[in-house]
Amino acid sequence: MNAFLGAFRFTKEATPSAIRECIGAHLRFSLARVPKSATPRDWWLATSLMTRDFLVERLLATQEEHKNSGVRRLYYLSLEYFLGRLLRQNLLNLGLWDLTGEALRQIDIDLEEICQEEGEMGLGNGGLGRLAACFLESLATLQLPAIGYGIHYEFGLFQQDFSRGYQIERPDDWHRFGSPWEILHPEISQTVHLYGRIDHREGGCCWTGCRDVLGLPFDIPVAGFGGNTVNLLRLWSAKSTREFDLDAFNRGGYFEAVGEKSFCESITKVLYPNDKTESGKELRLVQQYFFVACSLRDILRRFEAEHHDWELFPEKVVIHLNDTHPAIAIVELMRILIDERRMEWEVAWTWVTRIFAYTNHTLLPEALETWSVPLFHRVLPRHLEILYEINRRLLETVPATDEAAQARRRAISLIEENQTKAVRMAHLAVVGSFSVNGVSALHSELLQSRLFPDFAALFPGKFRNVTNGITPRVWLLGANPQLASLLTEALGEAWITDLSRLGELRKFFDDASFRERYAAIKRTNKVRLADCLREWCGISADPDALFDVQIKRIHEYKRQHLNLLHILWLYRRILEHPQEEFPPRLFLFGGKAAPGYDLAKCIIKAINAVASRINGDPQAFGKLQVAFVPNYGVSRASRIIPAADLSEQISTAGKEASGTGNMKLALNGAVTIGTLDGANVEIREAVGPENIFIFGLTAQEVTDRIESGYTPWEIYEADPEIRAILDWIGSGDLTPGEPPSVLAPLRSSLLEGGDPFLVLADFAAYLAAQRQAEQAYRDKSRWLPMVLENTASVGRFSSDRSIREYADGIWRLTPLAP
Ligand code: 26Q
Repeated sequence: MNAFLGAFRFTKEATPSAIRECIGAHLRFSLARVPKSATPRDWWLATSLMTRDFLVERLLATQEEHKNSGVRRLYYLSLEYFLGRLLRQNLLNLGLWDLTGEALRQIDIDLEEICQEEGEMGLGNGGLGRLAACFLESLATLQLPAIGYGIHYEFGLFQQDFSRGYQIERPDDWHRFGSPWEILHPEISQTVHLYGRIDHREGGCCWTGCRDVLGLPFDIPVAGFGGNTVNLLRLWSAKSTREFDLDAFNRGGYFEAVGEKSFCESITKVLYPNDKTESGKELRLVQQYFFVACSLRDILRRFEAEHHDWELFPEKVVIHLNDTHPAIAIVELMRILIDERRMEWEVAWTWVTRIFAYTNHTLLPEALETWSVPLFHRVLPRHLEILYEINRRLLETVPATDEAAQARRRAISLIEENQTKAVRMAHLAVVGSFSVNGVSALHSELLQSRLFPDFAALFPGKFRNVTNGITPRVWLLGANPQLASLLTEALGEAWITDLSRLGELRKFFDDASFRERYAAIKRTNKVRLADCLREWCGISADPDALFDVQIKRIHEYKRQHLNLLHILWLYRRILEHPQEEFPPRLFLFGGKAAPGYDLAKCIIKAINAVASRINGDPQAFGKLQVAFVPNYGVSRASRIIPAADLSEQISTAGKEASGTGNMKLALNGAVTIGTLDGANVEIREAVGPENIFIFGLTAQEVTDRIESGYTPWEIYEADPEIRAILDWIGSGDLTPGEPPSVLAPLRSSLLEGGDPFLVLADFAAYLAAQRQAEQAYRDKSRWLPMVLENTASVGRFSSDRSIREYADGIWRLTPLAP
């Protein structure tokens, strides 16, 4: 064994020269390279391996402590973890960033530069996956005993390119050369069963003829800030079991065996995009069950290694469901308890409903997961039986006495009775959990009043709110180091783990030098982003322009097209009044469209078409620029957010569960323009109505407007400006050299399509709010105080606060220092 591995157990023993030696040793012995010919990527890998040594040391200590003290643990189940790059974050959290920078500088290597060599771990779609990553980081920082479980996808979310303005998807082959952050543990593999049939015999049932799949765990250490606690993220990769291969080989021959192997290995091949056309796909159900079954077996194995009293299980284990994606765990645990552990149904159900807690992340009916009963039956025959029994007992609590009771039974049933019956995963999650929460105050309220009113009546006390949060270690310390230094100079380091301390910044608001330094940092960040934009989009941006930023998945409810209508409105103003003074403005977009979501892709094409028209028009020069950053993800977010002036949070009220980009942007000194949706409501409360631009219909007004028969045509007829803009989009003029109908679907979704997200209804109010923002930005003596107030006021949106609320109010966890 190499002596250098784990050479220093404690950060305090680390010196630049010790770090340099460790990196050098990894370069030589792990990578078989010598400094003379090492590439930047080699240095990144060697530095990551050095960092990993530290992580592993703390990981072992943390796990040992948790094991010995027989602590109650949280198991967080999520199909997505959007981790991004890890070297910078791990070094910062371990307290090794400066030392490592110094160590590498001594050999003429730039740490910042080699960090850019790392590929993203893009194992998530967007907000839900990034939330899981922030939560793991906060759990470790708060020294809470927790293990995350997920899937080791071979391909993460697709890579996005543009070709003639259209989105092109390429596979995200992040794992091609492996990853320094993961540790494979074949000795704790798990086997799970799928398909087959159920034989009922006296005294029990037997699941036979199934296909077996092996789950291989990849462990990723998750360091808390300060480096004391290092928790575990365990990601399962599917392999064929050797036994089955042999079996098949003996029975039928080579091709059957190879076919089985390729089926097994397809299970964890790719992360599904949140795409309507991909919903209900068999492989997605197999994926969900595979990872849930591996995780539960692992949880049971660990419990039995740590405890001898089986009765303690529901006291020592709490399992959190990140949306309904892992909700099949409820049925799987029931199956294990009654079929394998031979427990009585009632006792098993009491245990299950003491163990699970569920977070809902969407109210959109089309985004709620359902599985067709025949499909479910084929893949998980025993689970369907158990699910029907759960449902039978649930419906028993609502006797069908009259019409109203009948309707209530239909409303709560786990089975949707359409042409083809479907399993409602959200209902399963609600019924099988002791806690159900939404992710912002408004969302949690609507969850009870609109989505689950019957359950809210049936299980009073089960529903609650935990507003989302973001980790300041990633989104301020890591992403905006200059602002972080200024804050530390002013307040000391306490803000890093207690973000509410940012409120104390107010005493510096009158300090001219503090204000100037804050403003200078924003300006530097804008220059830095302008450099990136040259590389990403080939534009040269003016750092003095207002940076107006909308970065998030592309979806009609998020209304990137409302933003686009405003851009066209401005462009028309420039063309019609060329002499008018115009405050320069850069509109930035970033975000991916689901591959099968045609209208979202049309919105991307429209934005790119408008961008290329405006950016190439001399009349708009120095006034207006538009850029769509391709392949938006965690890394690009970290560059864009610190440079933003205006944060676009303009979803149709009642549709965005929370949003977390809104928090990241406000923290980094961007002012929000937004609707009263998701966490915007609470951001307004925090920063004060004078420091945010709120516009548009409220959630209640949206419903009322739709119920009273909303007709976008009336707005189109009455407003010549809107008419001109929509007709322009539909005319083909913006896409020269292409068929004139290219952007027609966008126009027609807002007219013939009925404008389901009320873009036209909110347009006038949005325009007015934009004019206010423009006025405010022109007046630096007005804008800067708004910006400062935003940074100082959003401390409560730290994921530490969210995690404390979960730990105290739901999980009942206590911190434990290794
Ligand atoms: C479902 C079925 C099949 C394939 C994919 C999916 C799928 C995958 C991902 C459905 C939804 C998602 C992701 C949802 C998501 O990111 N929701 C966001 O969660 C954030 C964290 O709570 C909120 O801030 C956002 O408001 C919410 O949109």
